[in-house]
Order: sequence, then structure tokens, then C-alpha cells
Amino acid sequence: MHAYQHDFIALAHRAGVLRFGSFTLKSGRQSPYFFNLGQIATGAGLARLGAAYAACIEASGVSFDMLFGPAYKGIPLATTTAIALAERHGRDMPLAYNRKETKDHGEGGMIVGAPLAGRVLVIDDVLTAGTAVRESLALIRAHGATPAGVVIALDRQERGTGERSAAQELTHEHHVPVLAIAGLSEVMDYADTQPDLAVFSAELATYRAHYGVA
Ligand code: OMP
Repeated sequence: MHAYQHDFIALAHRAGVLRFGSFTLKSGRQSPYFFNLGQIATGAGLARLGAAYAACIEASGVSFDMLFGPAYKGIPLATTTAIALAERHGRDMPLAYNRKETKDHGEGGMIVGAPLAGRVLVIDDVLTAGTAVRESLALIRAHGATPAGVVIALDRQERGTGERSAAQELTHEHHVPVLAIAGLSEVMDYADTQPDLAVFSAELATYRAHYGVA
């Protein structure tokens, strides 16, 4: 595990983003941990988060023309990432996000911000089975643009609809890279170093054996 990944997981744990217990996921899976990026709710916290996403993007070398933040949680994430790319890496990239509700007055349309065009990099929070990310990729294509990749804070490294991981499935089906700041492996490494999380270390291993990829 890289030092920045350990720092990210430790920060997430301290901030209450990463919690251990028993949680029901969107997919119906019962998980011993949950990662809620919505817990990062201060200016300084969001600035650090944006810097982490931007560093992950820069390190990957992925090519893209603009950023897209899916409603709702992806909106502040893509925004803080766009600011970090501009301020820390000198890359002033266009940014768009969608609204979930249809509007019957005013400017209308589902997309707010820059028009969806060219190669679009999706900024989202967590990948489990890949349902949320698939919806974003479909939306991008429906607007005539091309997905360039997906960046998430945490890849739970679980199976998608088949035997492959959800990230592998997305790469295979859509020919896009899936980049993550950290994954379940780093969460498990972190839990192994924390004496008060010993009970959860075993539960994480059981969970991975059940839902993870071989
Ligand atoms: P998939 O659509 O199955 O990939 O699940 C990803 C979504 O589930 C995220 O965008 C979150 O809304 C939510 N989620 C979390 O936020 N954190 C978790 O640790 C797990 C989930 C989840 O329900 O799987």
C-alpha cells in the first residue's frame, strides 16, 4: 500500500467516512464496512479530497476532455476535483453534472455546466456492483459523447454481474480505465494495523471470500 493510500484510509476512518459494523448495500449485500464520502462536509475536507482525486488522475495519465459528476454525490466530487486540477496541476478542464429531476421551466435539460462532448471522465464515490457507474456511462453516450474513464475514491473490489470484478466488467464492456484512490485491499491492510478493528479484520476476509474476485 502506498503512503498516500494509508493516509487516505486513516483520514476516512477518522472522519467517519469509513465505518465498520453491519450495513445493507444498494446491491442487497450485507457488508461489514461502509464508505460514505458524504461525511466529508467541510471546505478543508473537500479540498483534500479533490487533491486526492486530481493526484490519482494525474498519476494515471488518462486522456480526457472534461469531467462529469453524477447526481448527487458526484457533483461536489467532480467540482472539487476540477478545482484541484486547475490550481495544483494547471489544467482548467470543463465540468458538467446532471440533475435527477426533469425541469419544466428555466434553462431545462438534464445536464448542467459544460455541454457533454468529447472524452468524458466520470468522477464518482464508490464502486460496488457497478450499477451507478453504468448509468453515468449510458448518459454520456446518450449525449453523443465518449466515456474516457471512471475515477472513484473506493473500489470495493467486488464481483459485478459475473465472475469478474465490477471494475473489470466496466473496462471490458466500455473500454475505459477504472481508477481508484484506494480499494478493499487497502481497507483490509489498514484494519489489520488497528488493534480495535481486529474483530472486523476477520469479517472483512469472510466478506471478500464471498463477494470479492478470486
Ligand atoms: P453500485 O451501483 O452497486 O456500484 O454501488 C455504488 C453506490 O452504492 C455508491 O455510489 C453509493 O451510493 C453506494 N455505496 C456507498 O456509498 N458506499 C459503500 O461502501 C457501498 C455502497 C453500496 O451501496 O454498494
